[in-house]
Amino acid sequence: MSELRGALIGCGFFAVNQMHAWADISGVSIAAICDRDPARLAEMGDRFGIEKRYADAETMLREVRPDFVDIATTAPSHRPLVELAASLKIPVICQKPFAPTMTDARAMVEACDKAGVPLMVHENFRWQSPIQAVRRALDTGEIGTPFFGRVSFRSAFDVYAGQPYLAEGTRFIIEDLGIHSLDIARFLFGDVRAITARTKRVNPKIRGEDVATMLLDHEAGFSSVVDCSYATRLETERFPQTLVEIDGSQGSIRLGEDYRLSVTTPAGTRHEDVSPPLLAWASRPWHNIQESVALIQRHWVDALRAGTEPQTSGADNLKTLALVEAAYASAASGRTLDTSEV
Ligand code: NAD
Ligand code: 89V
Repeated sequence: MSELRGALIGCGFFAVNQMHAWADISGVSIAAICDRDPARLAEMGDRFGIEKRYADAETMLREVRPDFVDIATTAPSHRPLVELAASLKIPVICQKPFAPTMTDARAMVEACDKAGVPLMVHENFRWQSPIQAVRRALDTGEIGTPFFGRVSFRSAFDVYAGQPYLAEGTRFIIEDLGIHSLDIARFLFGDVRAITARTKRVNPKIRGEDVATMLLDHEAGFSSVVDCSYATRLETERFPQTLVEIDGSQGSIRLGEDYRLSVTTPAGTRHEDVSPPLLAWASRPWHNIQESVALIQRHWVDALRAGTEPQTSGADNLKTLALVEAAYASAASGRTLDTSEV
């Protein structure tokens, strides 16, 4: 099988994980990197031994002609970069949040569709091995028909230290972290008809909301609660664990603290440790997220080689992004938003 040559745009805080994950996938190499910040470009290039370094994405893509491009910049730059990749017929991965607006997101999906170019959003939380374990337990059907779900993320971890921009935007937790939780809810419970949301800012040092509580009405005919907080001080800090509760007609599933999975059926309760592995380049407590980066990037390579649509394609991610938009609209207006309204 011929080697896939990728290129990376954005050499910031998170991209280092993406670079490690690419290095672990056989048959894939990163041929060139780009950042408009020379210091970050040099640091990433030296760390991973990449010689081809560019300050301008278009120059890089035209000269290198990679088999795919991995966009690891923040949301405001996504649309021009994705449209550039589409215009050059280069398959593209784009970090979450896909776009600051639905208009931008739809335009990127349309540009890639028209160009016949694969597009995947790097929406990795559903790839965390504990979340995959929940999905497998659900798929066995042993808890019967689900009638309630909860996806919960509560922490006081200082995310602003590594990502200072998170403290600066008028939007924060739903757009940055809740987007992952909403995608997990879609992954486990299916698509959503309507959403009701309430938000709050507890930390006076940031601009956006750091607490959100959302009620999702799923097309499958039941509701789930998605709650997230970066203002919750607990006895033991468990960043970045997502907890899950599912009640079904025959039993229940709990993904509890420290990655403990419990599945209760009429036959009793079985417990399983579903802790993510600590990859050689990973570090606690980020290892859960880091493993999901490796898994989603393998999924991209498999889909690209097979010519199949990745799970979190641009088109799929429009539905997750619509939940983010609808949640903010609901919190602002106080009413329940139909997802078709955004
Ligand atoms: P960052 O600000 O640390 O890095 C972004 C880099 O992109 C910067 O070095 C900047 O100079 C560069 N850049 C921006 N626009 C550019 C352009 N047009 N051309 C070239 N370089 C450009 O940001 P970060 O914290 O690494 O986050 C990047 C993205 O990753 C965000 O969208 C964030 O939400 C996402 N993220 C995802 C996860 C996850 O688990 N999926 C975790 C953390 C961050
Ligand atoms: O996954 C993310 O997007 C990160 C964090 C986990 C810190 O919220 O920004």
